[in-house]
Amino acid sequence: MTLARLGFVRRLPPPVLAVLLAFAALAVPLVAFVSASAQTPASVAAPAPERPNVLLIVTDDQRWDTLDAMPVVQQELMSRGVTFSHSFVSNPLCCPSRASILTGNYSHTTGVYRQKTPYGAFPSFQDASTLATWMHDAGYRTGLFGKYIDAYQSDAWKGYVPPGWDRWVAFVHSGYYSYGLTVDGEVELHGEDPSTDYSTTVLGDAAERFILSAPQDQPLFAEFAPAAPHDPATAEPTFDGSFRDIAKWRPPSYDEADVSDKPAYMQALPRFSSEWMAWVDGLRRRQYETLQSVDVQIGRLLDALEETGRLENTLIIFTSDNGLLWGEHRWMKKEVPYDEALRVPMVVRYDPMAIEPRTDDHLIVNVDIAPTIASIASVPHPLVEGMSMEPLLRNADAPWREDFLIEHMEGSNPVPSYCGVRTETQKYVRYATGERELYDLSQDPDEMVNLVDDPSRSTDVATLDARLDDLCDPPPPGMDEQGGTPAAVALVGVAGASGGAAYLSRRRRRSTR
Ligand SMILES: [Ca+2]
Ligand SMILES: [Ca+2]
Repeated sequence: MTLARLGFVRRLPPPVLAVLLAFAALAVPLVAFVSASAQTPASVAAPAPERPNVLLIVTDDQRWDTLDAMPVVQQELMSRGVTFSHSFVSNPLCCPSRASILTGNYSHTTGVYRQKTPYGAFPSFQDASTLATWMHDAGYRTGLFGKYIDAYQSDAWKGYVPPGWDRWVAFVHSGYYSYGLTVDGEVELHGEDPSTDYSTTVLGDAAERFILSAPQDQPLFAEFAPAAPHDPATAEPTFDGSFRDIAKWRPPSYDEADVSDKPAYMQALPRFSSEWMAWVDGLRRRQYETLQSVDVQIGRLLDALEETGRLENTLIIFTSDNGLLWGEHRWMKKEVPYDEALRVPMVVRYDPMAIEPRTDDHLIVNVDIAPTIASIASVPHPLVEGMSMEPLLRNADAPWREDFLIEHMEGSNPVPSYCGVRTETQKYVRYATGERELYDLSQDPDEMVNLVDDPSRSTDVATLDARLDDLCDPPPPGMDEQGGTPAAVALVGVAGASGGAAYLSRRRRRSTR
């Protein structure tokens, strides 16, 4: 059942709704059952396949529109799988996004809203049940190579290795040179020798060894999470300067001239100086250069999978933890609710499914990654808010979501807490300050004109407001309670197993606080 149909259900008269509510109440155990059984591969005629291996690649601050500069990703992943052109993170910042990637849940459920405590960073992250523990408990050999969750540093020095990981090669603090890695709990310090210390290569080495040495009779789950292309984007010497001739990035929203339609924190931003322009141009160039090293390492990992006879039975997902603005709207970071911060690459290759290589424009969210992996690997997991992409991979016309929640809690940058909803054609955002934004993405993909006060959009605003009441629940700490309605519980429950159950459990948790 699609959300559009749910929109229809939502307008039903109260007696009909009451029946639906009763059905939903009864249906909760059924919903849980369906979700668990949905992990069984649909095919019954074929012999039981070997359990798939899983390679999850998560880059850091990579925009969705940068894959054309990664030949291995293009030839080995995009040409053999599905490229989801409209993939997003629900909270555009490293730490909350990585928590959502590992759990399949939004920030309002993980409790990780930002990169500092409270409500953020490693101390807020409940790591007892994650993709790693699910896979490990199901017999997978698991390994993480790279970035984990911000503020893991102090626990890294104490030798802490989160549950579920057999091999743990994680940044104490992410960097290209002069960084620490905790290797199964022992800290290993790296200096500045390009031949032995460049972190993307060091992590590629470790991940390659993990693949080559894994017992042949055991499926593996590896997460490769290099520092690239995050600022300062220090290129490996081989690629240093390789993008020096790239054309400057000057979309219509670059250094946006008129921000009077935008919230006060955006209006407070100065126009760019030539120094700032040069800085962003330089960062962008170096980001492309650091991605060359990532691309090389991905090639090595695919070779290792092939050498060990695993490649043809490996699910490979390539994505990033958030996007980045390259000067759009006078901004050069993330956290804001504009598409450049929210959109990320998402490529899925899984040969046993015999997928016709294609680009798919359905709305994918980072909370979908964990349930997708668990579903394809037939690994049991708790109910989560994300949706497995498996139906979409099998059938481009499978029913799918038509909108999703964006959430942010004010942290180190002066971006007020907000909740937003993005549909295929619109984006609506409500800030803790009471300010609001509405963009018609079909007419204004650069998000230049905030239409929230346009009288001709009042019906859209009312519809999106109601939808956001449902989605933004609970709102980020510090924002006023928006409240949900019982109808919302029924609707989510009927529609999507995971979303509904997680919603209900959240309700229960809130009521027991
Ligand atoms: Ca990031
Ligand atoms: Ca404007």
